Amino acid sequence: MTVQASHLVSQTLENTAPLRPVVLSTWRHGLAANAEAWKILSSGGRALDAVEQGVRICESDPNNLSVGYGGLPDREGNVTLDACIMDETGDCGSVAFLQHIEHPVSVARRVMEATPHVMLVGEGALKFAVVNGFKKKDLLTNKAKKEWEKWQADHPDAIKDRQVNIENHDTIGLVAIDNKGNMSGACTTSGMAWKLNGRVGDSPIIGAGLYVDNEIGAASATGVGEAVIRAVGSFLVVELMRQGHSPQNACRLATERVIRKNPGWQKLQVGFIALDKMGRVGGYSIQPGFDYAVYDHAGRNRMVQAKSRL
Ligand code: SD4
Repeated sequence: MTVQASHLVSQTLENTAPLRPVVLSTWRHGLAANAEAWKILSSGGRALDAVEQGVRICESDPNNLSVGYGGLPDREGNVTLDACIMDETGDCGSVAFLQHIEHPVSVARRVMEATPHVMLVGEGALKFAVVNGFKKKDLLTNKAKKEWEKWQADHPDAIKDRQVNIENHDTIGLVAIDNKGNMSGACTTSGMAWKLNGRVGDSPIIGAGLYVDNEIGAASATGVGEAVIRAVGSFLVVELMRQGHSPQNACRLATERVIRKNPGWQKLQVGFIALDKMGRVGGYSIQPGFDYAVYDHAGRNRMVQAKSRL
């Protein structure tokens, strides 16, 4: 079932007791991720475990062309993954431009828990993953390869011209609050399809693709990463909630900031989701068509159509 954002928000605003647990994630693939996260939260588990296990479902799904295994490659045919995770203490881990590993979110968690660093990239991230027991795997499925070949045929001069597309991007960002009131988030993607080799988007960048502040709330972004990075989008959403804005209004105001910082915004899609400490949710995007999945405290997992600027 899809419901209107305004309905959900007015419903939750009337409630003053914290609503939890709650899981919130981007796009329709979020329903399955939420359901996995809910298994952990409904048995009293920690939000950090829930967000990791939730997004792993999308990372393993070969039919999901924008996350993990089966993700669409860069223009040279390489599947390169970006992911991050952040917990209730403000600790965080991230990997970018990682190849051959099905679950970048779990590598990000390992970076957070087993190193003094926040972010590992490329070959170094892969080496770290393998040393830590992650198995290498060919992530380019036949389906994704066929799409890539079709794109090449349609864009014969793309590599030479360094044309950059903005299509095909459906990252999963997932944020949650557990029974104890602790919040965490995870974000994972194969990034923009047909990107230049070496390109990193917003998704693994703490503050851009994801931000969690356990005193206030959590947010995640989807869409054209370059535009999100310029506005440090997810951090901005959380800071707007700190100033007293509802999650819905914070997402709208952050989208307006993205618009102000990106002159070509009419052609971009950027969307935000947000969850606050009270368990209230919100979402907003530039273009119509963005939806998000909410597993609410009452145990309903459903899609919400985000309001949009255009
Ligand atoms: C990126 N933000 O790599 C990601 C793509 C995305 O929904 O979100 N898609 O720019």
